Amino acid sequence: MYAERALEGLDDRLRAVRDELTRTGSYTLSAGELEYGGRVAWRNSTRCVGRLYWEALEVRDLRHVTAHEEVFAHLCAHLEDAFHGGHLRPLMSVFGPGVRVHNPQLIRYAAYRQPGTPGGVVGDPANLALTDWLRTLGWAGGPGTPFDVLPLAIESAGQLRLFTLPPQAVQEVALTHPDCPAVGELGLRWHALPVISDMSLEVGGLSLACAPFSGWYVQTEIAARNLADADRYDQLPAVARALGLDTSRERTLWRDRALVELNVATLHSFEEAGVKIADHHTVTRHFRRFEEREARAGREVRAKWSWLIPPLSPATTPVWGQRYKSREESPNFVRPPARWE
Ligand code: NRG
Repeated sequence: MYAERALEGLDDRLRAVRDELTRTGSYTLSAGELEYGGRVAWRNSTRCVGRLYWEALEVRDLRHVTAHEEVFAHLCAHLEDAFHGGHLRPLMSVFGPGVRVHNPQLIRYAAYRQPGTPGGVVGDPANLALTDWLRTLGWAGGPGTPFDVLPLAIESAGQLRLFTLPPQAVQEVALTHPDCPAVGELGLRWHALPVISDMSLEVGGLSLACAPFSGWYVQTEIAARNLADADRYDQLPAVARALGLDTSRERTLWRDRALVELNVATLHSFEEAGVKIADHHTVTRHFRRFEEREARAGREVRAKWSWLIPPLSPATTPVWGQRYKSREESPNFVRPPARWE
């Protein structure tokens, strides 16, 4: 941080850190160090294609917050402030020691086993184990729609408690298609904010276990994976039927055509709702610009190519022909094993 920002006083700061380490076995990051550490952790995230805006990340220093209710109130504030009326702002909230959110994201949809339905599951099959675990903790279950929002499992001082998010914290967009009303009638929707809540922030040799962060979606995350994957919502056959496509043979490419139209519907719906979302062409172009800026700053960009390329038309994007070194650097985010696995 001192080198990159040409700050004075590095020797004094290092001496103070060493003193604190000798006296207490640990040390405390300054608010400025935490903020910069959070931003560089994003900059170093090899799986993230959206890193151009790393310097714009707002980092909330909530290290004094450890009580369940207070943590929950700040998580709700995170959801509302990051949503910002649809003009999503990149935000990270860093909580105090002993706090952990067990949900992988603040907003996740439940999965209910329901024999007889296609796939045997209503909801998001990715969250089956999480839903089961929340039920063992006392969650009674939701109304049973495919998009029931799960409660948050917040741990503090070794104690786990469940909290239900209020509706104003959970902004969602119902999907419609610009010229095929039948796609809108499928009742598909997704939440506006991806808030990753199960990774710890590693900065300066310290690990902050609860540091949920959010930016905004690329439409492919929703339309080419969450709603399309056969082991997620598996909606391509339904979308193809809504579009009136011939699904009797693979070579009509009905899957590909349904996939493109579901992506069109997602971008269209978010735009109509006034909710910020990226498309895979723009975000990959921005990634190349991030690479140029990093090169100018004398830094090498590390990346996992298989995560950067979009799951739709990857070869049309400017990251397709690139190769990257993928070794991880610190600061960064690390995912501890899930409690229910
Ligand atoms: N694919 C996941 C979300 C991963 C993080 N994506 C972001 N992060 N855009 C999904 O829910 O589909 N972010 O901080 O903006």
